Amino acid sequence: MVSFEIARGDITHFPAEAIVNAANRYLEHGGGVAYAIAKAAAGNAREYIRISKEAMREQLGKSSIEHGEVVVTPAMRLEEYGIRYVIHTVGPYCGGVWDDDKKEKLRKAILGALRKADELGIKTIAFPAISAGIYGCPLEEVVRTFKETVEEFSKEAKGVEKVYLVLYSGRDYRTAVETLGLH
Ligand code: AR6
Repeated sequence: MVSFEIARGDITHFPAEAIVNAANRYLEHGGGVAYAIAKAAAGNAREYIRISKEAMREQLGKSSIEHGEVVVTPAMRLEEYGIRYVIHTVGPYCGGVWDDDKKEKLRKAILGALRKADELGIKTIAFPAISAGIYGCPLEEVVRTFKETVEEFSKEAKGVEKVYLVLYSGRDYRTAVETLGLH
């Protein structure tokens, strides 16, 4: 059984073996959590973008990713928090609009990262609220999709035991807790 927990904090310091990046298709890491991870990992975002693009070419043989495809990069400076890998995945762009297509794209993005975590043989993985920032998807729907997708993954999981959804702001954390009826 895989457990799913809501946490509050900065994912760049979150003690999970893998953290997930809410990336764009080109792994440009220009803003939001992507920029924060890139800067914290390599000391300079430009360098981590270079490393990410090179990893994408090596792992997938191309220079952009689709929903469900993921790229893994080393945690570099984040190893000091126990983080070993960064898994890059791309969620849907919503611009405030939510529908079944967005949900399916987000499900694929989450599932791709979870399956990669299993492949890497790790037990704990932390996600940011993919697509709920610059990509403008409603946080409540993102949180519900996370819960459902982790439940789905639970049936096939081999080694992953704990999945965290890490919310950056207190407001987002409270919204997530309320959405799942956790108190
Ligand atoms: N720790 C945890 N969560 C964070 C952190 C952090 N340090 N910083 C921000 N968040 P976003 P998206 C939250 O915009 O919507 C980038 O430019 C934030 O509050 O980072 O998937 C990429 O390169 C929000 O709830 O990702 C793409 O171009 C959540 O992380 C694009 O943004 C996701 O917000 C992706 O947009």
